[in-house]
Amino acid sequence: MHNKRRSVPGIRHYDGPAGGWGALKATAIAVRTQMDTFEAPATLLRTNQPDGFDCPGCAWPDKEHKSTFQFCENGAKAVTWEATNKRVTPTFFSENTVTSLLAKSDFELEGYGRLTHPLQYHPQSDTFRPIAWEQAFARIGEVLRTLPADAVEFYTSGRASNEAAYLFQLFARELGTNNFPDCSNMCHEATSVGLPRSIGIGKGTVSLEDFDNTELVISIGHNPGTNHPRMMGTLHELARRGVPIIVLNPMRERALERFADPQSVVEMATYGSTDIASTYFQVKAGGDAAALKGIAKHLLQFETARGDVLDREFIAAHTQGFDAFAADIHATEWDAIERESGLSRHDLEQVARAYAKSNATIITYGMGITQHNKGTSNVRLIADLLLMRGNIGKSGAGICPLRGHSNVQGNRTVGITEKPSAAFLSRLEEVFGFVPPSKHGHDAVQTTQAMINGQSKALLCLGGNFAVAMPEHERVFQAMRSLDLCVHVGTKLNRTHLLTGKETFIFPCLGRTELDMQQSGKQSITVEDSMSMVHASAGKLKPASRELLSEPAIVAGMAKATLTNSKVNWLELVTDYDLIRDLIEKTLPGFENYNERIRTPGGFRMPLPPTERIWPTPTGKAMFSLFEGVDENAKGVGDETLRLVTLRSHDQYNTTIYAMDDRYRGVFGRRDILFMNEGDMAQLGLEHGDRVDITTALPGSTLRLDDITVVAYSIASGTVGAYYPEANVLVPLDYLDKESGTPSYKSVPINITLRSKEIRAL
Ligand SMILES: Nc1nc2c(c(=O)[nH]1)N[C@H]1C(S)=C(S)[C@@H](COP(=O)(O)OP(=O)(O)OC[C@H]3O[C@@H](n4cnc5c(=O)[nH]c(N)nc54)[C@H](O)[C@@H]3O)O[C@H]1N2
Ligand SMILES: Nc1nc2c(c(=O)[nH]1)N[C@H]1C(S)=C(S)[C@@H](COP(=O)(O)OP(=O)(O)OC[C@H]3O[C@@H](n4cnc5c(=O)[nH]c(N)nc54)[C@H](O)[C@@H]3O)O[C@H]1N2
Ligand SMILES: [Mo]
Repeated sequence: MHNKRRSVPGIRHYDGPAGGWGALKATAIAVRTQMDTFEAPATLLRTNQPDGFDCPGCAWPDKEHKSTFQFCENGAKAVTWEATNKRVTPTFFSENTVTSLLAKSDFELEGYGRLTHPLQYHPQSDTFRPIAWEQAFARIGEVLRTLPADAVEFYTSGRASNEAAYLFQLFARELGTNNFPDCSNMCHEATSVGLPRSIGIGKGTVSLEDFDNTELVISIGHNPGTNHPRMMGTLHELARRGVPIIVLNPMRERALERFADPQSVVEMATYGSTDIASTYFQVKAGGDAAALKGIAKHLLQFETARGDVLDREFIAAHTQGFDAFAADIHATEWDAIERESGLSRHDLEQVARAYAKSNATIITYGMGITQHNKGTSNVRLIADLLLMRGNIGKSGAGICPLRGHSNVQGNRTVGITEKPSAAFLSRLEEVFGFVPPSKHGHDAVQTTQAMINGQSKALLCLGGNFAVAMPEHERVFQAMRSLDLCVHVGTKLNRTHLLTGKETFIFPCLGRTELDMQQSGKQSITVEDSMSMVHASAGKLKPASRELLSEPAIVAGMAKATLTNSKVNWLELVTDYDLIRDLIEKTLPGFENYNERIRTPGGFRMPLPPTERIWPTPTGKAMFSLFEGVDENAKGVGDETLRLVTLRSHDQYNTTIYAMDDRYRGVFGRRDILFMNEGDMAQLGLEHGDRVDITTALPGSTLRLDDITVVAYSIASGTVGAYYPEANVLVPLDYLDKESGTPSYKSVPINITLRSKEIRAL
């Protein structure tokens, strides 16, 4: 299609479909480069089997807990990444100083392989050296006992099991703090804050069976072909049944396009009307609220004309706030809606018609909704739209946030939250006999700010790559280096580990795929997926090194060495994880007969009252919200600039870069690019392949990213895209959703300047 365009190294048009042969080929390469081919097929087949381990790739559930790898190239990458033969040993660390390692790319750092020994940083030689576990724990205890509890931060990345996460929160709370920065604060916090206000619980309401019974799916701001590959099986099945799938996304995503077939799908959904361009609506970044309000406005107009579009009975019996919501929608002008969403009134009418016709609708959403200044309000608008037609608590309908890490939802359930409920704290006190702190702790951004201003002195990370995942790297990196103590539990080396404080430890742990042997025998851990199913996961592979400890064992070791006179028998809990689960059952609702129920294949579902139309809100009703205006910024901020969205390539898992390609978007061997709309390029006098510098266009900001290559792409006008984590340097730390603290990674106003003509000539 781009015949006249100059060719740009690494940029090619990708014509193939998502999945299929391309995915099989990529899976084979992942296996070959990382694993013994001998072991690989057996390992992959054990992923998400009833007696196997939970895929560390994503949080999409499996039907009867049996996955096929038909679409799951990226699940295979996640498994082989962990089960690699490569090792990063003490010899490696003695030969490479931290300074020299910091000069490596994130891709290279993780590429060295699995960590094998507990390590301590030695400033004199600028290297990490092995240390005995007990000695490391003892030293950590000594340091922590000198610090006020509120100066210690407990970070979790959502890979940790329910058991590890529960022990981690118990450690922190017995120490005396609710400082729980976690990956969820950068991810679905807007869901965790918004949904309880709307429906009384911060979780999605649908199950896989609902997808079997749905009549319409509206997919907003997520890219399942890459990030939730197992969901592609579900979408494929829907498309086969002729269920319409409507997409709101600024970028054309290959895997979604395939199902958004204008001929077969929309006609059925829209009373056979034929004048529709597509079911794929390229909303502007940050324009979802305007679009959702536009859809709601059409619905209200249909209701006036026909009287059968709203579920009046449901609204009267189950909700509050409808009149104020409707009045605001009526008052919102079409001009504003069209300007902000980048979609026409007519486009939005197509969506509204399909929605009005469907008897059971599911709305799915991801980071395109949450990582915005008004992320929480965006989430609530989605709930509003569903409530208008009674689409919550009904078969085939509901709200479906696509969670990130494979157990991020479970971490929350078992107590990883900086704002614990009074009920949970009092249960902890009853069960353990210590008084947990009630003062709210820090979330991820607040943690960083406390580190910057010197208030926080220690950071304990249960997994993840905190500093690289956060916005504004420069400040976060510097803050890490000012700490007294950094402790990292991880499987592979990453940049955060290398940002050493006064004392720094790296602890290698078992991964999901590995056999976890404790005193009572083989252990299983448990996880909760995006649809609130809790099930067991047991690794089978030989651990990457004899020195590895499990995450529960590491947490218990640190806690035991830190808390003198602890009320918890830490070491006993590690001998048999059933004992940890018994404590979870005692402290938290929904875990009745925990140990028994995880022994049935597929596990059990956590309680979700809204699925029975019970609303645990203060009023006992589902609550409509008010989204003031249509903009996500204050007037005048970033109005005239482009909006940058930072996103994942097909070959990465968050900060883990598996390879340098982004096949479905036609990018090969590089990540230093900016996806841009051709009209916007023409307006700015830019050509495909031009090299530009990017600056953040917010008052007072000096953030910049230099030498990025512009690539023409099918993306909404006004929106540009670049890869996470490289582009995090452009996101200001305080540019966030004030209600949830989620950084606005998907709507940074930026300016672009062309580098010199000489450079262009190269
Ligand atoms: N292979 C793989 N799997 C993963 C991950 C991974 O990195 N790799 N990460 C895991 C984690 S932690 C998470 S949170 C999930 C993330 O999964 P996603 O939610 O799919 O995350 P992103 O890649 O950030 O993609 C966001 C999508 O939103 C669109 N978008 C951006 N801005 C907007 C907007 O303003 N409005 C709308 N409507 N759309 C927008 C982008 O074009 C893109 O298609 O995936 C999980 N699974
Ligand atoms: N610009 C921008 N920034 C973003 C985002 C974005 O879309 N744009 N997305 C945000 C989101 S949604 C998220 S969730 C965060 C992710 O933030 P994090 O969860 O902190 O980051 P990850 O890259 O998933 O962490 C990778 C590291 O986890 C460790 N690891 C892997 N498996 C295990 C395990 O089994 N146990 C332990 N202990 N460690 C393990 C490895 O050492 C690896 O280096 O990033 C956020 N940052
Ligand atoms: Mo995430």
